[in-house]
Amino acid sequence: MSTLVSLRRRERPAPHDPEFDRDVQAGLGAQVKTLPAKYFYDQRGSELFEQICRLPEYYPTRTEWKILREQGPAIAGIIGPDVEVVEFGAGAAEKIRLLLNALPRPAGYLPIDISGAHLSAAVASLQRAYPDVTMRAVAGDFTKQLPLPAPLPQARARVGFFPGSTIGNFTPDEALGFLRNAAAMLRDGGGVGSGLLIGVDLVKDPAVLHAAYNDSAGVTAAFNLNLLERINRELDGDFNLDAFDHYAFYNPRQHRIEMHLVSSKAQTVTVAGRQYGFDAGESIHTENSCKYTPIRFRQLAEKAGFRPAAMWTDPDSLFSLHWLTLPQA
Ligand code: AVI
Repeated sequence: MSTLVSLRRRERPAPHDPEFDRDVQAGLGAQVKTLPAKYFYDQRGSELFEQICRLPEYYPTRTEWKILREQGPAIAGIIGPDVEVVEFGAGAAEKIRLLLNALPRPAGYLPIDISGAHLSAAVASLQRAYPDVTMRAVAGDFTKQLPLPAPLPQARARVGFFPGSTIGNFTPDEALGFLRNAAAMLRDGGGVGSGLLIGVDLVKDPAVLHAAYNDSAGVTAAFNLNLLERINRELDGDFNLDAFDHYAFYNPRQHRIEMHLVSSKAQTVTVAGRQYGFDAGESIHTENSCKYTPIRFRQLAEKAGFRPAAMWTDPDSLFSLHWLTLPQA
C-alpha cells in the first residue's frame, strides 16, 4: 500500500458497514465466489451506472423512456386520475417525471429508497416542479415489508412503479418474493384500480445482450471492477484491479446475463484481515440480469397475485412495460 493511500485513509476513514463486511466475507469465503450486486452503487458506481444508461449499446434505458413517452396517453387512460404512485427504489427520481406528466391529476408520489439523503434531495426538486402532488419519501429497503404512510384521502388508488428492469437483478425466486411483497404493500393502502407498472427486459438475440454488457468504451467493465475498489476502500482490502477482468455473457438456460470478475492469475487477496485464495481463471459472480419472455413474466406476476392487464413494447421487442392489476380480495 502506498504512503499516499495510507495517509488518505487515516485522514478520512472509510465508512464501515458491518452488513457489507458480512456479505463480502460470506461471498468470498464460499466454494463458488459471489458478491451481491446491490453493492455496485456507491457514489462512483452510481455515476458509472448513469453513464451505462447513456451508452449506445445499452438499449434498456432509452427504450423504456421511449415506450413511456409514446404510450403515455394509453398508460394514463388505463391508470386514470387521483392515484398515489409508489416508486420502488426511486434513486434519482427521474423516470417518474414522465409518468407524472402523463397521468391526469396524480394525487401523490411516495418514493421508497434505501438512500434517504439522496431521495430527500431528489424529492425536494421534484416537489417544486409538481406543487399539486403530495410527496412523501420513505427511506427503507423495498424488498422487505415496509409500513407505508396511511393512504391519502384524495387518492382513489395506489399504483406501484418499478421501472428499469431492476427486477431482472433478482433471481426468479427473489422476483416472486418482491412481487408478492409489492402486492401486499399496494393492496394495504390501495383502493379499486390499484396495480403495478413495471419495466421488464426481454429475451432477445444474445449478440445484442452481449454488446449491452460488454460496451466498447469499457464503462460496464469499470462498473464491475469498482466493486473491488469499494471493498479496498471500505473494508481495507488489497485487490489488485489489474489482476481481475470483467467477464459478462448470456446464459441461455437461465435466460440471464451473468457478470463475473475473473482472476487472471493465482493470487491471495486480503480483506479486513481475512485472506482469500484465487486460482488463475477463478471467478467472482457479481450480477445476474434476468431476461423474460412476456409470457414467462406474466406467469410470474400471476403467481404473485397480480392480474396482467396490459403490456407495451417497442417495435423491435427489446423491452416491455407491464400493467398488472390487483384483484380485490
Ligand atoms: C440496474 N440493472 C437493471 C442493470 C441491468 O441491466 O441489469 C444493471 C447493469 N449491470 C450492468 N449494466 C447494467
